Amino acid sequence: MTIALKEGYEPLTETTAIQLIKELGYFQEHDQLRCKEIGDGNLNLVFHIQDENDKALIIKQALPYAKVVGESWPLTLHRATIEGNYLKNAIPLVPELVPQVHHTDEVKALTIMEDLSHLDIVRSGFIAGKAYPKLSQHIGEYLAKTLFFTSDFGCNQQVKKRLQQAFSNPELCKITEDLVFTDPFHDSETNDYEPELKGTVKGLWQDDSLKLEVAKLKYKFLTHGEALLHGDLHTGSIFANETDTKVIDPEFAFFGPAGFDIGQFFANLLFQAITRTENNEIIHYHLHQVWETFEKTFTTLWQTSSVEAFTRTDGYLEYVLRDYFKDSIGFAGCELIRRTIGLAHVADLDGIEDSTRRLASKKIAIELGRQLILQQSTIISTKDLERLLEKAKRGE
Ligand code: SR1
Ligand code: MG
Repeated sequence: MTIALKEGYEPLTETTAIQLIKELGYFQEHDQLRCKEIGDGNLNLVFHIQDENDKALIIKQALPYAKVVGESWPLTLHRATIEGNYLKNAIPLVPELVPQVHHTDEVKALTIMEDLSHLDIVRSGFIAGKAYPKLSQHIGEYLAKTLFFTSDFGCNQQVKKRLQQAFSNPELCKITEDLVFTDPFHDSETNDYEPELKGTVKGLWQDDSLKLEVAKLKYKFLTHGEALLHGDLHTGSIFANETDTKVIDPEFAFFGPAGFDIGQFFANLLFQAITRTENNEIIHYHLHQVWETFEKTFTTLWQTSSVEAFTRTDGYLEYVLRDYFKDSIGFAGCELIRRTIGLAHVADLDGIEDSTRRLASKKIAIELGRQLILQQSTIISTKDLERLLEKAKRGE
């Protein structure tokens, strides 16, 4: 299938990326620049451009198709605008936790931003055994601030409705609706699992009580515009080192259920909790700490920065937090399953070379995902979540 490109759009190459960045005045014409395409995600081109003094910038450009599948899967370039606008909205809320944006171009579908190559992609660092001691505190704060200030509790409710229009993101939402919710629970062509998992996977497809709970979660994703979500908050969307954390890649942003972002982060910690052979404690620490920080920060904002009269009503905050937590557990369950048997996998699992250990880990991820979806209502703390994780690891 050929993709009709808009006038003014051309996928960059390492050469044209250098030309562009000079034309825009970020470097001088005579500067000797090195440029490397470093994108290893599913969808975009990412160019790292550096001069001889190590001044560096990133150009991220959307491709008109999903890179992970190829040109047969056309994809809107508008996602670059969504990403740029999300970052611009987030910068005043969490300035230390997102990259600086220097320039956006809707037609060329690109964002020029701060270079983050002094940091690691958290997924890769985690797989290599790193700890990122500040990660969960930072992400807890990120979640609380970005979700609170774009919700009806922290954002003028008419402004929020206008923002919702600006962040309408149907094509990217459709990807999540299909790949996270629908496809893994049906015999869909997009699924991708090892033949040894066939029996386990079929068990999911035949489990009507599980499918009913997934249907409810998908319905919530489709209908509950609670806050502006990042929409794809996995550990591949986060850069970090010992002291700093930066969240990137918000091209899936839209107004959805707050628990979705929290749940995706939980699930991607759980992949580590399942697969790590040592220093597991830090992952358990992150699981507790992210929710603790989220709850504490969200509570403070509720008490100090609310725009909603009912936030002074006893019991309302507890109701909202309980609802977010319950949703996050269900969404985490879906993420665990889809990253194991759906189209887009994670290196935490696929990177395990020993096939016995890899398959055992995948079975744990699927079973834990199933339990989280079925038991959303009874898991009321991260301690409960931890207990369920341990049970799934013991094969109970
Ligand atoms: C076709 S895109 C596959 C996945 O990659 C993105 O990062 C999202 O997680 C999406 O579901
Ligand atoms: Mg991404």
